[in-house]
Amino acid sequence: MTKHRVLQVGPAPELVSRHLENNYDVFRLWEQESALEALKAHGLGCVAAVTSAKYGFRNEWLDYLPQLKVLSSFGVGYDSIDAAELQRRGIQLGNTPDVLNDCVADTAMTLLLGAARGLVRADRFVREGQWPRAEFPLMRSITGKKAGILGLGNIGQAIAKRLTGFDCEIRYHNRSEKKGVPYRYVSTLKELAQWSDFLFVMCVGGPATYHLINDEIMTALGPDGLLINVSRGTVVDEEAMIKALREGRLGGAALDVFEREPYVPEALMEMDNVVLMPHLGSATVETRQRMSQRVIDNLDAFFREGSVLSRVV
Ligand code: 8YV
Repeated sequence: MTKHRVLQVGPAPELVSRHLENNYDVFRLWEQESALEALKAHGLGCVAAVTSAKYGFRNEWLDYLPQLKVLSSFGVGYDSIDAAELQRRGIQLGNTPDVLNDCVADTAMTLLLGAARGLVRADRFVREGQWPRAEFPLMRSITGKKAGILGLGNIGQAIAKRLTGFDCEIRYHNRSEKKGVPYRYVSTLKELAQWSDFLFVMCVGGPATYHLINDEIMTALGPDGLLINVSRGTVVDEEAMIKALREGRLGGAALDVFEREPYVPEALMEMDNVVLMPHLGSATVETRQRMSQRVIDNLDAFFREGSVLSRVV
């Protein structure tokens, strides 16, 4: 039987790459000098494509992929892929939801604990031999504090569950109130920020949420407030955040995501009240294994049954 031709946009975890090599006729786009030229020459036969939240998918490629029927993406977020355009062209999009909820929520808690209790600073303090000579500053407690969540989806709820264990009071803001959750809905983001000691950003990326966390929201969060972002860098106005941190209008920030990854503004690197991670929300062996399996299952299910398992469009 001839193998289906699959366009692989970027490098993938070993499990995915091996499965593709063994079961499909793979065309590796990232190894080509020019993606567009390569697609002009080799795109015609591709019926499927595999990408990730990181590598995304460019609309201009679609003109050279007339037989494309399905795109399987590694990651839950798909702001780097134009889902509406895929739908318009009758191309299915599969992603990897749910399997990463706990892991991303754990990352959010890691950032909260790390920032509030000064873990990174304390580690540096010990390693630099400052302990015998200086006093480490008092940090902030977490237990019993007020935690706001922007975006109470599945990951947001996994964060809330963890915060409950710290006796935190939890409120949230979404586009609309969520039925059946035990947390109080706040109808404006500003009000939520004003109330919160910690504000977790856990909404989707893309144009609808671009710079939702702006100067006004950060000022509302305040000089003792902590901003934690584990969703997309584009939700936060980075320049305004740097200014608010510099001027002491915002207490601190703990960030896994940035506006222009992997570029992180120099100004943030110099701040002691900022904790930085290189987009590691779902980056554990166990979670990446489950995400890889879903990428494979989405693709295989499409060819077996005509539909991906986790279908976006
Ligand atoms: C991805 C992510 O794993 O799932 C998402 O949307 O942002 C991460 O978990 C990472 O971007 C790989 O593409």
